[in-house]
Amino acid sequence: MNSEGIGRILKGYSSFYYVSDGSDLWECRLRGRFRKEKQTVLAGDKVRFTVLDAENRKGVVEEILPRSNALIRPAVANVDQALIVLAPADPAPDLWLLDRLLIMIRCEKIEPILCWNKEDLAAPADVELLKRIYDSAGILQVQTCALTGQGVPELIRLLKDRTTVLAGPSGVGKSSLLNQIEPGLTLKTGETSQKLGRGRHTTRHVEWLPLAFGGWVADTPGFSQIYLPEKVNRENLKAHYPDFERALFDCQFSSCSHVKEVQCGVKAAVEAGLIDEGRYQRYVSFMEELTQRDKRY
Ligand SMILES: Nc1nc2c(ncn2[C@@H]2O[C@H](COP(=O)(O)OP(=O)(O)OP(=O)(O)O)[C@@H](O)[C@H]2O)c(=O)[nH]1
Ligand SMILES: [Mg+2]
Ligand SMILES: [Zn+2]
Repeated sequence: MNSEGIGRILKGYSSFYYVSDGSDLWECRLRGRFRKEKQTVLAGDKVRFTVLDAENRKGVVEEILPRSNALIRPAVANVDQALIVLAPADPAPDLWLLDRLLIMIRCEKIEPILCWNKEDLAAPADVELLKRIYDSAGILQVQTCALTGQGVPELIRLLKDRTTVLAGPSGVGKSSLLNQIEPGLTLKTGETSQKLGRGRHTTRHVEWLPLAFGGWVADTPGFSQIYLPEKVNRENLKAHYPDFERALFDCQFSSCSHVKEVQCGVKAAVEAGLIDEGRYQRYVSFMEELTQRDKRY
């Protein structure tokens, strides 16, 4: 009888999956039924595998063990926290993408941390403005520069002994930051395109990497678009806005959607400048998007 192992998928590459059992790395294929059953397999998945060739560390994945959580973009499973990396400039921050990401991450009960990298490229006042908005949204934030290493000790403290996925657009410096955090990594990094004002998708695959000081981190390809998660609807979207909470007492109805109601504390707080107007406008637009989406079912 073939022996078995339990491990974690660190990366998938063409039809191979690389599974770490804590000491060795196994090159595994998937049982054919995964394709037949259209079951997705994610980097970070815990799996049971059969050993085919012990000497050359080859095996076959038999089963995906239950996930604590999973994200579609970046495509990973079983994470403690997500480090969202954005730059205040080059590329300019896309707050629509950021708000979508925060909703998606919180939906999966993953803790978000927001990292403003490339702080050398922006006036400190601009970064402060952005930070203030997301402070009121209850997000832990850090500022870094991957060129000088500024802010990196704080990042190391946040990553130590945890399982962290990096997420964000292409060109913000995700791989550059990891090279600073763990100099042995030598991950490939790329210029942003001057003409398009965005990154060039240098990182192509999700890969889990061990940190020498303890913990795991996944470098991931940048992306510029995500859908709102299936779990979110017109009733529960507002639960992802802690910045609205202090204004709720002034809504006439506890079921207030903060869109069309006349006596709404959130709308009043936006008008009074107590809630960021951009955050609110994006919320209204997401509500509209959810109406359209749910009409289709
Ligand atoms: N000025 C400045 N440039 C930086 C900083 N961090 C990274 N860069 C540069 O930004 C460019 C993109 O960095 P990457 O690390 O490849 O970005 P990425 O987020 O991994 O991009 P993808 O892999 O495409 O998703 C490179 O030219 C880096 O040298 C920073 O803090 N300041
Ligand atoms: Mg990269
Ligand atoms: Zn309201």
